[in-house]
Amino acid sequence: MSSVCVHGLGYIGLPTAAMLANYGHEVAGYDVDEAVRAELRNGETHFDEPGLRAFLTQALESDHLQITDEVVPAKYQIICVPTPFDEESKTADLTYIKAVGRTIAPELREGDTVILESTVPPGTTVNELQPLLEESGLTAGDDFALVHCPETVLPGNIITELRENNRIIGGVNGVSVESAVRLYESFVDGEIRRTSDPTVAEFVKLIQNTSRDVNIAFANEIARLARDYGIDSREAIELANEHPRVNILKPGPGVGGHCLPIDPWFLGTDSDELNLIETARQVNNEMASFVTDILDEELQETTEPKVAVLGVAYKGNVSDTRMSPGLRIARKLAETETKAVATDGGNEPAYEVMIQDPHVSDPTLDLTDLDEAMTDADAVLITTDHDEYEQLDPGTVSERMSGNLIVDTKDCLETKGWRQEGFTVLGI
Ligand code: SAJ
Repeated sequence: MSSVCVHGLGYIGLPTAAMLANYGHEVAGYDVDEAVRAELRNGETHFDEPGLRAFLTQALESDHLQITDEVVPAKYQIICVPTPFDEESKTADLTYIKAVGRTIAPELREGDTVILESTVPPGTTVNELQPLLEESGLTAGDDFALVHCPETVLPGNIITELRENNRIIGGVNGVSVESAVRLYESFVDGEIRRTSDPTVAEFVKLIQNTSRDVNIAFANEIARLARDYGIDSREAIELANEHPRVNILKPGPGVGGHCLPIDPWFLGTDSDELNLIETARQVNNEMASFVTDILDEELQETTEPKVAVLGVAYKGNVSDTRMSPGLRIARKLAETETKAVATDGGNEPAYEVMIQDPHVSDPTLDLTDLDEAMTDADAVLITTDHDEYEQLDPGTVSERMSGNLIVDTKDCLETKGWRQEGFTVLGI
């Protein structure tokens, strides 16, 4: 069993630190945020993830996990800090990675291994991190091991996927790769694939998420085409997927989260070859207008219609609202003005918008409860496939609403029962 220092105790660093501790390694978890460190020491997690609290408690109680106030020397240094995205320039901000590189350098000893897990533009490990680590006077590959090992876990299923997913390890040389493999082998049941170039591993991670983004864009484009032809995209996609080599994903209100809408741009850092990829991003972003256009069309006869937007988490059964399609659509609706110019010269807001989400408790968002959101609503717009929405009862909803329009962008509802109750149910 080895000593490990994990830098950054967020969505990936925290479960990884707890996992390593629960497999018997001596783990120091460090996060720059003092409040997060205090919370974690008390066994509280600062984000929701099924099973994570119990997993953290197990690690803390075993004494194999210490939440430390500083970076400590360790055989393995694992970097799991965020790489924020600059919307304007479409570039990755590597500030946190560089800061960690600088703090590791003085602690680095011969024979240690540095592992970068954060998602980064191709070339970051070798061109940005390595020089900072070599400020220690040690040489990557010769004196210490250096690899990139991207995480691929799905939020909502992180603990299982940390163990079960295959891993790709790209190192500056074979010795580096083998050193990292020894650590991951201790808890990964999936296959561990090796490549002797960290840039390949960085590139692979990006093209995995980009592949999903581009494929979702294809499904979204099909939804737009299907509406033009007056046919049900879901039915068409289901039938198309009968073909043994066709697997079309699901259309939706757009793509959210901190990975799919961002990682494709990282590929373009030192390349201009983002044609299809950039168009796919645009198609996915435009789904917000596609959804608001449906409401505009259906509610054009209603004065200041009240719309209940259900779901501002970026996907079902998670609490994360980063790049949330539901929020983007709610804001777009709230900013829409009536087409007619009001007598005082200004335009009135076209919609009254209520937002609701049983998984999200963000004080900066004006969230209401389900009853309040639906009372007297002219339309209900479902933007996240939470289990709670699948279980909505048409009879109860019908009693609350004043209108009968449901726009179900995530295919949550059993449409037949709702139509029998008198609802107009539209999908995308
Ligand atoms: N979505 C659709 N249609 C679909 C599938 C997803 O519209 O058919 C939407 C979701 O509603 C959501 C968004 O895409 O808004 C992203 O959700 P997701 O479940 O596809 O992915 P993430 O962002 O939660 O996690 C992804 C995963 N990558 C891949 O599946 C290739 C995960 O394995 C990565 O570890 C994670 O990114 C990451 O950290 O990079």
